[in-house]
Amino acid sequence: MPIDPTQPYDESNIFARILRGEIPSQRVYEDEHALAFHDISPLSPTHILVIPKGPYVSWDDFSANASDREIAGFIRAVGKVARDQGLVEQGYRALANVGLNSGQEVPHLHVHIFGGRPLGPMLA
Ligand code: IU
Repeated sequence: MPIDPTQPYDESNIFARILRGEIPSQRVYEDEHALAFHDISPLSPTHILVIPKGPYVSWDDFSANASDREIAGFIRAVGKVARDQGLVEQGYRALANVGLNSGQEVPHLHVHIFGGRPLGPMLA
């Protein structure tokens, strides 16, 4: 079920629980601002999710309400993860679903990093 992007942040969402270490994940990177882990149902040879540590429902919430420091730290982390995974030379896609029309399922901002094969045209 896609989430309602206008809902308040739900501390019990699955990515909040991953951040708190209550649920295991295959972590590939962590710093002050972000955690990155392998998507449980990968859609490409490399499919990693990068999430901010703060309680933001979506890209909309994050871009409107996070501090400049959080935003800069998170964006740097997304780029670093892709670089560390060796994706830059072949190219990759970074994507965030936001709300109902996108089918966003987890109400904690996550940027998907897809890579490892030709990704084809954008479908939207
Ligand atoms: P979406 O942008 O909200 O549609 O993406 C949610 C992603 O979270 C999706 O690719 C799931 O496979 C992934 N995921 C996960 O990695 N671990 C989980 O426990 C759950 C979803 I639930």
